Amino acid sequence: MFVMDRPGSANSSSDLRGDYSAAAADFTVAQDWASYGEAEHERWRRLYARQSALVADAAAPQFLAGLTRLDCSAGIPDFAEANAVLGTATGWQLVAVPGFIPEEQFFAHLAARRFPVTRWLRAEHELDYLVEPDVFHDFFGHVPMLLDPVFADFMQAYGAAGERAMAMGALDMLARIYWYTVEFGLITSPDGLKVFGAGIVSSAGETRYALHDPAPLRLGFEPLRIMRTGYNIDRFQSSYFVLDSFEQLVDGLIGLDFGPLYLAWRDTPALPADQLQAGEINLRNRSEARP
Ligand code: HBI
Ligand code: FE
Repeated sequence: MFVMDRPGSANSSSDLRGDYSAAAADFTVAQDWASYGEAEHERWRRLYARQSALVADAAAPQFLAGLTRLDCSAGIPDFAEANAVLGTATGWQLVAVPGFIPEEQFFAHLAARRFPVTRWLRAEHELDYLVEPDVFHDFFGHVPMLLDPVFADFMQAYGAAGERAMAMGALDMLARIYWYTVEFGLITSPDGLKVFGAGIVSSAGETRYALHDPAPLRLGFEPLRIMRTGYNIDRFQSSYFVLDSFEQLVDGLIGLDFGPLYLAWRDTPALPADQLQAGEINLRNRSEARP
């Protein structure tokens, strides 16, 4: 969920809380599942119980189906067990990491259908909020959607797009796609607006806020608008983008030639996240009009 170079936050591995000393060149470590203590498993169970109850009618059916298949309510999951489920479903595999990893390696993992999952769990005093991704955010938030074949292909394509964005100095533009879909995406369903972004579904406060609060903008999915829009890293989002279907991620992005867009917009300041642009429709009222 996190961008490494941002003002006032961790921007080198020495500021990060994970143990990077045993990491391989691709930043993977052993999960060492046996080393988790009972207090950590118990904390996971509490986080799982609270969040699974909240997402039951808030999250997209694809997310809920994935969560059910992962069967991870009993304690911090063993990535090897999840990999058996993922391998059969979409060919994705989890690799354990100490925490944030550099963009280059992060993209390389995604392009190879490997998802980096932080191995440590948040402490007792930070159940509601933490700055870095932990195993609850990474696993509960991200892994269920990797069981959906369409989303799984999109994530790989996102990773494959990283090299060009970095080479063209347009990483910010590509990262906003990830932020506003993978982390904070909303989707319409026959049953009304739903959430699927990992940053939302792993947060009790934002799950309610993203769907129900009148304050944020809710805009239709439009790749260039997203690539141009700044975002909040330390509070709930001011804008959410709403997909009509997950196919839209693949259709709207895989066919898109990012190069000319990077050239045209990479040096332009980001649009503020809290401003409706001329001609745009805020979907809030429509979604809240539903029963
Ligand atoms: N590393 N572990 C981890 N998790 C992330 O979500 C992550 C990362 N490194 C880079 C990164 N995200 C983002 O900067 C990219 O999506 C652009
Ligand atoms: Fe994330």
